[in-house]
Amino acid sequence: MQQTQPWPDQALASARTVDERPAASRHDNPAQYWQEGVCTATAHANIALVKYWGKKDAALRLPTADSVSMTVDGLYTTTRVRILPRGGEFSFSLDGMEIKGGAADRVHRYVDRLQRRFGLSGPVAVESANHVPTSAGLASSSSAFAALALAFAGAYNLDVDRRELSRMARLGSGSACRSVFGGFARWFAGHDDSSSYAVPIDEHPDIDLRLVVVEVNTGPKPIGSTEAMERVVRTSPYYGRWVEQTMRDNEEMLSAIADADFSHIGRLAQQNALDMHALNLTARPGFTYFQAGTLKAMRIVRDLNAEGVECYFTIDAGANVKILTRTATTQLVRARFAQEMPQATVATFGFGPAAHLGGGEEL
Ligand code: 2P0
Repeated sequence: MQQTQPWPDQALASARTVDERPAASRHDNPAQYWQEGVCTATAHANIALVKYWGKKDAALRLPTADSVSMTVDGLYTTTRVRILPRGGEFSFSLDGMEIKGGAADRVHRYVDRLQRRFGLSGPVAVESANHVPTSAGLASSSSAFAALALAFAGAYNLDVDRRELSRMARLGSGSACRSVFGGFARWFAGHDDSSSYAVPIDEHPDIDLRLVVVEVNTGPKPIGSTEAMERVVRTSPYYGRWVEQTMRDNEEMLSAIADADFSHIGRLAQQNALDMHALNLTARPGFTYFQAGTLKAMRIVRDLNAEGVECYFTIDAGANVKILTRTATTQLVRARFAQEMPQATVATFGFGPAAHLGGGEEL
């Protein structure tokens, strides 16, 4: 069942700047909430070009520095929130499977938190589907919590704008606050709950940029990103330098994006990723997400560069490598990876849209 209450979907999907317009009007008849309180929303994952790597407030998920990301088209989550009648029980399903514990507990705590924030209570059912072109290794908490925040706001017909929505998503997972927006987004670190949110930089970028994702993988991560960040902030003697440098990188990235300068964007994204991963080695104890396949993928990028093929890599909290290329060289890059790393799964992405209502025909 689709949400039929008028939510200004177009405003959400196409607004180019953060605005203060209400994203929804309050429901006229609260007594009927549970019958009509159903909303399905879709959000796309984002990949940071200037990374978020550390919090100054864990409970509020306030980062130590700003970050800049690219929302991608082929990787998204659709989530339906259904307000249940009193006496119902919270439930969470993912890709059609009822989930208990683990991820379900995290979703439950998050829904409770949003309910407290808006003075709401009562049971809800959450159903999600992840759309990933390859394996689950690419599933992202950024799309998951952005979709959930929007579906929650829609189900309760909350009077929130996109800035507020970004703050709500941030409480689920930091990077999710950027997935409220399409194209390029910037997350302002801020200093408290109300000042930490993402804004769109350019939701419909006219830049020839493709992202080739190489899943080199395998095996579990040595450490989850939340814990990794916490350790790095607490123990790396170089942490302060990272914050200073990444704040400079944010400014530089904005100007590279404003200039639609692919080379500048790529070079800077690659160096910022290297800085983040270098920092991990300096934690006590040090760690790395790099695996043999990660290093091989980085070497292939450098070989391509030496042959005159311009491309750059970025790497997140895992072994996979994401390569920034231009459209004309995408096939060449893919072919090289197919040849040198035939076991790796490769997917190509472009810019994705803002979080929006709808989707989920399969739910
Ligand atoms: C980012 N990453 O900016 C960075 C770069 C991974 C590397 O945000 O603890 O799942 O839930 O706020 O957002 C991954 O961490 O962490 C991440 P929490 P999140 O995209």
